[in-house]
Amino acid sequence: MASIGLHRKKNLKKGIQFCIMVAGISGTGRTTFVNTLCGKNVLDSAAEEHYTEPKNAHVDKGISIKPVIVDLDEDGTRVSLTIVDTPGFGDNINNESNFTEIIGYLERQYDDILAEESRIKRNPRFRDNRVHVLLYFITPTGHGLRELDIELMKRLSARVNIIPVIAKADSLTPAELAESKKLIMEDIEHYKIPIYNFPYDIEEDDEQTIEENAELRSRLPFAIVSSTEILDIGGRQVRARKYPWGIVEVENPRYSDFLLLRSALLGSHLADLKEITHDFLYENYRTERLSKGVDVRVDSSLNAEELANQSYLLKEEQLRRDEEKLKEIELRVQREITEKRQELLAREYELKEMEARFTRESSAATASAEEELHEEEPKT
Ligand SMILES: Nc1nc2c(ncn2[C@@H]2O[C@H](COP(=O)(O)OP(=O)(O)OP(=O)(O)O)[C@@H](O)[C@H]2O)c(=O)[nH]1
Ligand SMILES: [Mg+2]
Repeated sequence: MASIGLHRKKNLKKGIQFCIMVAGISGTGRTTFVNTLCGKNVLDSAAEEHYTEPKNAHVDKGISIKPVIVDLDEDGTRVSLTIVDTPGFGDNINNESNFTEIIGYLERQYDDILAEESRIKRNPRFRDNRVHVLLYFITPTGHGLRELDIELMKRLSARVNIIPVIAKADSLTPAELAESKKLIMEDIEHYKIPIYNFPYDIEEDDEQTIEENAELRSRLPFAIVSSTEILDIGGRQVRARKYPWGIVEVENPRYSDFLLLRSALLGSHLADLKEITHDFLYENYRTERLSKGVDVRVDSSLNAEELANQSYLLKEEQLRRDEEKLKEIELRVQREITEKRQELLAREYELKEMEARFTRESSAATASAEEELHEEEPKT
């Protein structure tokens, strides 16, 4: 069929869409990581961009959230990747506005989808910019989490999948890194931070998935080493960091989880992250939004079409609730029917038992009557 072929061609041309947000205080290596991940300079490492004159250091500048789109070729599949950097996060004395800004950005992408979904005429050029995963860069202190880390992850986890990473992991010794990973995971558990922990279901998932996810989970938070330099090591071109005492290879699994994270993000877990974003995080947001009343966003600037959309949304929500109620009733009726059927079967069984007993008793009675009759017969 021509139309389906065309649709597929379009999808191939557009590629798979995926969106990663990177957050962490300045200098944790977000820019270098993104450029390493994409294999090209996607972000500028212009530190001066948010350099502040010492005399103005007390002025909170807020953060500038900047999405950048880059096309990657992952084993023949085109991935249209959106990278959202959050420069300036954690630089202020009071970081409250930073949280609000990031949450605001995440929610705006959900609002856009909500509006697009309810549009009568869809915009063919609409781009879904929902963030599928937030990589949170933890400073390599060798200790557990700091208050800022806990607060950011806790507050943002309702809106986005969070994967914590230890930035610049090459600055810790292997023992320090292992200890730090342990302390961070203990904190995450203690503060009940719902990070994306490669979820699996022992009863439902296949063995391979369980094994893979358990392995990835055990490596959390991922140790990240990034570099923009490509070095020649024995004829091999490798991305590495060169120090006077030696070379740190970005992809060496002995001390870096970079490859593991990359293949999970852009390969094995891309679909799962997108699914959770759509089915769970967005759905929750949507329900919250609609149950609060769609008029949250009603303002005087709404035109007729938008107003129509909003009332359409309300009706849709009402329909959904009615449907749920109907389903409940259906289930209850079904349960009652099953109960009645079982009762009936029990009665039937009792009846049959009675019948059998009656037959047995009556045939026994006939037999004994006949016997008596024989005994009474005069012998000839
Ligand atoms: N040791 C080490 N240094 C790194 C690593 N990644 C980046 N760096 C260095 O850390 C410094 C800051 O890196 P950036 O990538 O600019 O960090 P950023 O988080 O983007 O910083 P801002 O954009 O200024 O907030 C640079 O000097 C990098 O070379 C790493 O994995 N290990
Ligand atoms: Mg940067």
